[in-house]
Amino acid sequence: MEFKNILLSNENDIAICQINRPDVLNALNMQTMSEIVNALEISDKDENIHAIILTGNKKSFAAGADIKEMSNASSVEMLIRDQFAKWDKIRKIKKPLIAAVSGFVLGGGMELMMCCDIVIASETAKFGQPEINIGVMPGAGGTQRLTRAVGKIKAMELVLTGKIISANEALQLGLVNKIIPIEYYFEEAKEIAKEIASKPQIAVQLAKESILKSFDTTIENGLEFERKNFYLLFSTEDQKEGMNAFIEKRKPNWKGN
Ligand code: DAK
Repeated sequence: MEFKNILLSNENDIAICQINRPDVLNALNMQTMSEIVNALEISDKDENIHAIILTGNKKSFAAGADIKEMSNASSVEMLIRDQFAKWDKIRKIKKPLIAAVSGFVLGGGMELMMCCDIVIASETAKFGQPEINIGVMPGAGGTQRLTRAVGKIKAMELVLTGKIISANEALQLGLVNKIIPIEYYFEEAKEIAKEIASKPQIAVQLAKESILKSFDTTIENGLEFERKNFYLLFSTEDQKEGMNAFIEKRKPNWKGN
C-alpha cells in the first residue's frame, strides 16, 4: 500500500510506523490518521509481525490534530467526518504498540501516544493537552485515558490549563515508561519491542487484551475475563513448551501457537 504521510517498514518481526509530516510538526490530519490506522491494521494482521513501534521524528512525535484542517468545520461536519471511528480501531489492535516519542507530544499526539501500550520518551519530549488554548478540549480520549493514567487532579490541571510538561514530569506522572537520551530513544524502543516480540505471542496478546479490559469493566468482570484468557492459554502449544522447558531446565522454543 502507498502512504503519503507515514513511512511503514518491517525489521524482522517488528513493524515501524513513522509519522512523516515534518513541515507541520507531524500534525495529524485526517489522511495521516487513516494511514496510521491502515498501517497498524496491516501489521496486526501480518503473522510475521509481533510488535509495532509508532514514532515521529526527533523534533516532534505529533503536535496534535491538524488545526488548519478543522478550524472552519461545523459540528455537523465534524460529526460526518466521524474521526472517532478511526481512533476506535486503534483500540482493537491486538499486538503490542510501543510509542517512541520525542519533541512535541501535544493534543491528539498525546492522545495517540496514550493509545499505545509502552512509551519510550526522549529527554526532549514535551507533553500536553493544549486544546483549551484554541477554544476546544481533548476529543480523542484525553479526558478519559489521561484521567485513568494520572488521576483526576493532575488531569484537570493539564486539560484546564493546557500547560506543557517535561519528560521528567511525564515520567513521574506515569505517562511514560522510560526517558532516554535523544540519540538512543528509538533504539531503546526497538529493544523493548524485540524483547516482547520474543515472547509467546498468544500469551502476549491475551495479556494485553486483559489489561485493556480493566479500563471498561468492573473488577469482578475483569477478573473473570482474565481467568478465561488464562485458561485459554492452556490450549496453546507454547504453554506446554514453556512449562516443560522450565522443568527440563532449558530455553523454550516458542512456536506462536
Ligand atoms: N496543526 C496544524 N499545523 C501545525 C500544528 C497543528 N496542530 N502544529 C504546528 N503546526 C505547523 C505550524 O502552523 C507551522 O506551519 P507554517 O506556519 O510553517 O506553515 C509549523 O507547523 C511549525 O510550527 P511553529 O512555527 O508554530 O513552530 P514552533 O516551534 O514555534 O511551535 C508548537 C511549536 C508545537 C508549540 C506550536 O506549533 C503549537 O502550539 N502548535 C499547536 C499545538 C496544539 O495546539 N495542539 C493541539 C491541537 S488540537 C479528534 C481527535 C483528536 C483531536 C481532535 C478531534 N476527533 C477524533 C474528532 C485533537 C485535537 C488537537 O490536537
